[in-house]
Amino acid sequence: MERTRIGIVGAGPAGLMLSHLLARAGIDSVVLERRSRDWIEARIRAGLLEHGSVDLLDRTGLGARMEKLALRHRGIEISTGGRRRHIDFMEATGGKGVTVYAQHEVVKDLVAARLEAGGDLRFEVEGVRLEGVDGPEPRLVWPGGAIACDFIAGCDGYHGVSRASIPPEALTLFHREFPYAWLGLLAEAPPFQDELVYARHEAGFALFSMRSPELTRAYVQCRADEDPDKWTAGELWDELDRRLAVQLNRGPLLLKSVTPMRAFVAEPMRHGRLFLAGDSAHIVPPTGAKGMNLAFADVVALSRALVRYYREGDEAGLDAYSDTCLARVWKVQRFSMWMTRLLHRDPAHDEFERRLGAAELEYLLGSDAARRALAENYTGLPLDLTDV
Ligand code: RFL
Ligand code: PHB
Repeated sequence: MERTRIGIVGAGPAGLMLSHLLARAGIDSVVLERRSRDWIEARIRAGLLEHGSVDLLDRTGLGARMEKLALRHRGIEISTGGRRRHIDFMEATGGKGVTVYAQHEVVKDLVAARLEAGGDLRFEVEGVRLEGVDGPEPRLVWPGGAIACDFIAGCDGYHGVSRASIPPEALTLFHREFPYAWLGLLAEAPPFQDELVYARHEAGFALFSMRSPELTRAYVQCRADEDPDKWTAGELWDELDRRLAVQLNRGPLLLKSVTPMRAFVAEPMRHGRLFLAGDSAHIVPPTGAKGMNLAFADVVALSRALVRYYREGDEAGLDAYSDTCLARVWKVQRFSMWMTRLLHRDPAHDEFERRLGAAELEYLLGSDAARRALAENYTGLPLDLTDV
């Protein structure tokens, strides 16, 4: 049977970054990915990087394309009552702004770096199963092969097999459902301005974002069971303009889809020799733009713990992994839930709740302290990269 030290399931941001960090420390791994390379490099997902994620990419030799292609903003705008107000994160945090760099570009950079370094990434591997994670020699097994590992990292997202291989009685799952979702578009239209605009509107949330100087990305709050085909492109652009109180540049749609809203945490993030990282362990609602950033924070902690284990024979980092990650996960979950509730219209709310929500937003827009708290969380809680 083949052998590796760390078997990684999933080549998303979590799995790829983990194998990159381990390789830099001389620890070999094999990444098994269900989809093709083309598929993972084209999948449109996240757009925003926290300050710590930008540093991580820079420090580990992945910053070259990002430095060229990323868009950097001072802050964001919030639209309410037909007026847009600017929040300057640079000023509020003493120099941390907003970086727009698409997740699929990060994935391309990671795949290229791993392949150039001779990394073992295997695409289109269907039917992976995890065996023996309770024992000393866990294995990844699939119809075409098997690999014995020291440890397995489950980086296969919310719908993956890793979390599902843990006995249900060994996990506690925390869920929140939302009575709404996002209808999103990606369009060949130059962003109408540099900064993102978030709207709280009586018809519901809206967000103007972008992927590049040629591509606009935008979302409106819709019903959880919304059929995207019921919306013509014209209706969607009109609704965005109305809620955001702007006039977006319009262009051909490349994508129109519904993004479900979910909040989810699995505890603990370790079972025997299996470690969960990224979306396989937790999902935050997308409003705070945190999911990929949280996946990076997990694998920084996991690679640090593994390096300590291999260099010093010390398992303390591995034993602390779940608690270390969950401390950050719950803070980020709190922020993402807060931002979601602040900006969305909850159909179950009465006028009392709505007035409270409007007052909270007015307080935020008028208070230096509240704006600083938003800026600190949005640009990213501190990420320790000293030994990376
Ligand atoms: P991923 O990216 O889901 O990758 C998991 C990989 O595992 C593979 N896989 C398997 N491979 C082998 N065997 C199996 N059985 C497998 N099952 C699955 C999958 O094919 C896939 O390649 O998880 P990862 O690495 O944890 O990364 C998480 C991020 O993708 C996610 O949190 C973000 O996209 C969330 N998110 C955002 N995060 C940010 O940090 N900033 C943002 O601006 C941001 N915006 C967003 C978002 C997510 C969104 N959607 C679509 C949910 C905006 C949206 C609309
Ligand atoms: C995005 O560009 O997809 C995006 C930006 C900001 C968010 C969420 C998503 O808060």
